[in-house]
Amino acid sequence: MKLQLENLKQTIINAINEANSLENLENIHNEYFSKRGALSQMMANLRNLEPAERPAFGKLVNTVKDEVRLLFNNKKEELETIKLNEKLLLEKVDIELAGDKFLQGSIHPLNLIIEDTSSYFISNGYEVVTGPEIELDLYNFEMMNIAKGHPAREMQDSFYFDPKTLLRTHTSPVQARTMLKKEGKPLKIICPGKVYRRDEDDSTHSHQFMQIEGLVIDKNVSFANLKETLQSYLDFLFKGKVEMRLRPSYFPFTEPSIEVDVLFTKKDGTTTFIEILGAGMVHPNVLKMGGYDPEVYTGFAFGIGVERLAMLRYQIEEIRNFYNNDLRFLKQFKEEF
Ligand code: FA5
Repeated sequence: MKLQLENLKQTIINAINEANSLENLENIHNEYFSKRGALSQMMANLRNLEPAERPAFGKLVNTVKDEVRLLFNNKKEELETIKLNEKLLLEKVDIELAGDKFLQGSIHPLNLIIEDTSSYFISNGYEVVTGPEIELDLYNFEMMNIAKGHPAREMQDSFYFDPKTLLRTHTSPVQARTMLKKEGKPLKIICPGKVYRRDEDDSTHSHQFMQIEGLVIDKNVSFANLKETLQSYLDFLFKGKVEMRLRPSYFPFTEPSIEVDVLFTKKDGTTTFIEILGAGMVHPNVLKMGGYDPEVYTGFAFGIGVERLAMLRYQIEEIRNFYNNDLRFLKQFKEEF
């Protein structure tokens, strides 16, 4: 029986040494270590021995059992480590693998102008306000001192929904709305937004474009303040001294009124003045209708053409480029101001 046990031990050791997978080990376990396995069988054979021999042989079987069990466990650990490493190798993330290209959009040039203009005026104490694009004739014209039948309405040929409602032709109605809201208190606002006119489209005109309105009302606001404000703003926007030309003009809601041109150098090197905004001192009638006493308060206002500024800043000679959504055009505006 001792020899039998010795042979069994050697067979198990050989089997463990040759095992090269956890499945092999599983089979070894079933064959030798399980309840019906060869080692248990060896214990059962104790019955066939003389009672006096049983304790010593039982001890021997247990020693063999412990030895091969240790071997078995070591092998199991070894094969599990190999398997885990293989798995980790398969799941390895290659951090040097080129990633998918992340497509990043760019800010539309018109919005770049609006963002930069807003941050300039905010840092100078202005509030940014907005107004509706579908506007009442009351705010768009009447409260801007353009009564029904006034010839100045023809300068801004309009899209009407009904006799009282239209697509706003300029951002100036926000002046009236803000004045009523502020109830006679001093104010400093800008208002960017879309406007609509029945204009013929050409390289510098569109039937839908953007403006930025400005309005300052306080005691002792002067024309000099207006001029200084516009010059400083344009110098900021164009990052240098801008040659500005003021021309006398007419708007029913300002008196005196001006139009402002900026010197533009074309791609071919020649220069020309481009009109970028209308402005002036707020007309006393407008102040009165807005709830301000013109004997106490004065104000200035301006309406900037956003497209025109973008054309100047980015040397664009065709206004329709802004609206065609051509990526080749839009991708050029990655600039951070
Ligand atoms: C006005 O709209 C006045 N509300 C501006 C104003 C506000 C004057 C406050 C006084 C006080 P005007 O129609 O000139 O003014 O337009 C202002 C600017 O918008 C123009 O200087 C020009 O830069 C731009 N603009 C006008 N029409 C078009 C158009 N069809 N396409 C693109 N830009 C335009």
